[in-house]
Amino acid sequence: EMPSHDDLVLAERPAAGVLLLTLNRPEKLNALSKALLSTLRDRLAVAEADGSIGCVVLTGAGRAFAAGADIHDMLARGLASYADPERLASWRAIEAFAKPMIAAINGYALGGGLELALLCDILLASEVARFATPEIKLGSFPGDGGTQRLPRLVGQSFAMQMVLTGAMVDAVLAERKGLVSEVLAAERLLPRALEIAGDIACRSVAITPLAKRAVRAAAEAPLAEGLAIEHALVVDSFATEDRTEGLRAFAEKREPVFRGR
Ligand code: CO8
Repeated sequence: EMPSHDDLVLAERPAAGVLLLTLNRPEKLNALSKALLSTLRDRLAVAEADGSIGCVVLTGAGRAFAAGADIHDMLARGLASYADPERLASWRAIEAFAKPMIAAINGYALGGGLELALLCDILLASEVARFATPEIKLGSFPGDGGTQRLPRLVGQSFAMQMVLTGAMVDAVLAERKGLVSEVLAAERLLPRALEIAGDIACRSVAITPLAKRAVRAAAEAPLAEGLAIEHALVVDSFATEDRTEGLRAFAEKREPVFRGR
């Protein structure tokens, strides 16, 4: 039988246009089991298809955002755990989520937990958040994107230091290195994340995914190719009604009414 894992990722609609997803395996510090990842993937697929959702906020229940890949599963299944096609497909689907996604990093973001945060578009940290790639202490190293995304964000020297030592990085240092954009008091983290999400969700849901893709290209493509991608996406945006509405509303000195197409 197919057990339901819905409670592994809680879904709420705290504000118009905003979906709040909470990784909910707190007794295991939200370690990213295959079931948790596939539940997250399913939640995002629903969010992607739902035109009333403009932005997702991802956070963790309890002390952790996520403490990494499931070490017990890796111990039990070895390479089959890491290379599990379903697990990898979940990662790829989360990576390909088209709408803006904010990570509200409430506690530990370690190993795969940090790699999951790196798939989000805006990273906010509670002042109690802690970041690390501790895999080296387990005789391993990041395998879900960390060795590629970290140096692009924080530079090679600091990324090497993290990957080769596994040392904990606190929220203030994470902000200084450009890993997160804001550090907030613990009780301000979610309100601030929801505020930013609301600001994003009230724009055109046809346009924000194009903007996300364009900015992402900066990390994924050489400059000339990134500029071509940006240009093509802006050209695409001219085909939307929302683009016309936005310009017209400005000229008519009124608020635009975006329809998401
Ligand atoms: N996987 C599975 N269970 C975990 C994990 C994890 N990553 N992290 C914590 N847990 C579990 C603990 O086993 C414990 O469960 P139980 O109560 O049943 O024993 C529970 O969560 C609470 O954890 P602790 O008791 O350890 O809590 P502490 O406050 O004492 O310590 C720490 C908190 C420091 C965060 C500690 O839990 C820790 O070091 N966790 C592991 C962090 C880590 O190493 N993460 C990286 C994992 S590897 C990875 O993410 C990517 C691998 C990709 C490449 C792999 C190639 C093979």
